[in-house]
Amino acid sequence: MGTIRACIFDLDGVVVDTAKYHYLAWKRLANELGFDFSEEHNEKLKGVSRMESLRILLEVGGIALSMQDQLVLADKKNNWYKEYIGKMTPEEVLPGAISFFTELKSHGIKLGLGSASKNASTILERTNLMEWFDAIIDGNKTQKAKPDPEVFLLGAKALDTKPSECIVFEDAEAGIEAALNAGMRCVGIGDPRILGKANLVVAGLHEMKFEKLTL
Ligand code: B16
Ligand code: MG
Repeated sequence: MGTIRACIFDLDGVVVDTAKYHYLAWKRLANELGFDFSEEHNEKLKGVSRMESLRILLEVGGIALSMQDQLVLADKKNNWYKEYIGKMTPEEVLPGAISFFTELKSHGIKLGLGSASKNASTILERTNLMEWFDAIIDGNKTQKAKPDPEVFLLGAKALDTKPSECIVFEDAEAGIEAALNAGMRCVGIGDPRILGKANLVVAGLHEMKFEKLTL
């Protein structure tokens, strides 16, 4: 095992469960367009960018639209989503996150956020998580979506660490690929059958201990 100097966390699905708010907003949009959007369909949107999510949703509904109309719909969905996350509270931080962050900090490990979301700041503020992170890379700072390694490479740079000294925590397959593409080790959060490429898979941060980072 090499030295660990930083841990970079994905947001949705790792630190908070914002997927349920994305789902409410996407479902509302689908219903308005005249079709249903199941929770199973929503699984495909996890870790995927806003415009790619809309593309998948329109495919489910069998609807073809101009880019201009797509931008209007993405904006509409985002306004609903912002209403939901605007009411989030610190109680919505997923179990084990704060105690793991505390343990990492006590070992001098830097913490970074690597999320595809353009709404990451609002979520971090609402849940009182902002102060934990030494660097925040979100969808406003990146050009390329996961599995491109950009988000995590920018994180390593902002934390002044080498990729080989970073461990990424991710719940999406594309995110795990992004971490590996960045030359980082990766802990998958979720189902080992889906996240098999990760160096270690756990059900949630509540299962994490510093000693487990011997990847
Ligand atoms: P926004 P993560 C991702 O967050 C979500 O998992 C994904 O469902 C969403 O479409 C994406 O952020 C973009 O979010 O519309 O707020 O910019 O898992 O990368 O933290
Ligand atoms: Mg995620």
